[in-house]
Amino acid sequence: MKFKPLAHVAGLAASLALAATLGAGAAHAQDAKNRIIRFGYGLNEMSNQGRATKLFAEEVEKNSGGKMKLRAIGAAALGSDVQMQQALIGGAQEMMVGSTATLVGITKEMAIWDTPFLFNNGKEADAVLDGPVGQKIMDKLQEKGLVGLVYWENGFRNLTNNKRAVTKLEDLDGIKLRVMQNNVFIDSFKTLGANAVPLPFSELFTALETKTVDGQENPFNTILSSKFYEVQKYLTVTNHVYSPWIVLVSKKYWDGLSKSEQKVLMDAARKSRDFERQDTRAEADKALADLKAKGMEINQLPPAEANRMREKLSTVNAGIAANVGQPLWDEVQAAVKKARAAQ
Ligand code: TK8
Repeated sequence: MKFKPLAHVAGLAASLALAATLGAGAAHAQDAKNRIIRFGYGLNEMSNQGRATKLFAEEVEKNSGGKMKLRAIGAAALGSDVQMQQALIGGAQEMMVGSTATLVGITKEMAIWDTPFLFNNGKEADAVLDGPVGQKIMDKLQEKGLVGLVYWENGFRNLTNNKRAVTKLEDLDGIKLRVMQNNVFIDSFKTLGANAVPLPFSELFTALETKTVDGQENPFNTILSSKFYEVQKYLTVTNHVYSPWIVLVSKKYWDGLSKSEQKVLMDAARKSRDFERQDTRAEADKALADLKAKGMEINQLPPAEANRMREKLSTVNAGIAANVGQPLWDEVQAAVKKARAAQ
């Protein structure tokens, strides 16, 4: 008992020392254990997803003084988004990054991000996703065994196909279009007249190559990094929806980490988010010219046609609101309005 005050002083000194280190910005997790973190993603190493994963890995290693190491595995080698989510929930894999859209089977509120034409630009998306309602939706994953750290930008989605140049709504008629495994996407494209076929991303290139489907929709970056231009002739700039990615940790794994190990991951995730958005936007700005140079025929969807699309899709919006609940829908709409006014 008589050592207690001494131990207390020692403890205090240690925490002061830690505070000093943290204050100096070194952020080394003194108590980090040697850990290997399997981090899966769907695109290839040369993509925006691959580049940001690399930065995340470097940050984790640096912030943990080399104790925590990422084993980053791209190109869906650990499975599709949906398969990886299940592996995280079960504890067979530690981390991943993937589309929020493929999470709707687990957390239905994620469907809010699939609302067509929800955001006008990246700034609005950042404000809403990083704000209170974005956090609230992310936190809903926890009761399902997943911890969301940050949202990355997948980006505004655009349409490619091999059948014909799409410059008006009717051009979509009967086009076999791969969509993500998500009801809002299936409904949206059915409503627009296409034949929507849900497929995991990992099967998409082959499906396009073998003409199992005629087309797909993804941001410019992905059309470029996944070489879809090799198997797709026409690209229409539709910007029909903004797609976030989300960095996830297995909750089973997260709960076994110390507070400072969790901080290592969280700090690295924030850095990776800021880097990823910048990198993605810079790449997207010049991707169209690159895709043209690769031989794609590019069309802009005329504003009048975009409006017709928007009108048709309003029925889909009503469905999303009913599904996620009107209060949450309203909260997101209010956050968008606020972000828009702040620009
Ligand atoms: C990558 C996917 C991809 C998404 C899709 O795993 O499936 O079309 O846009 O980014 O999450």
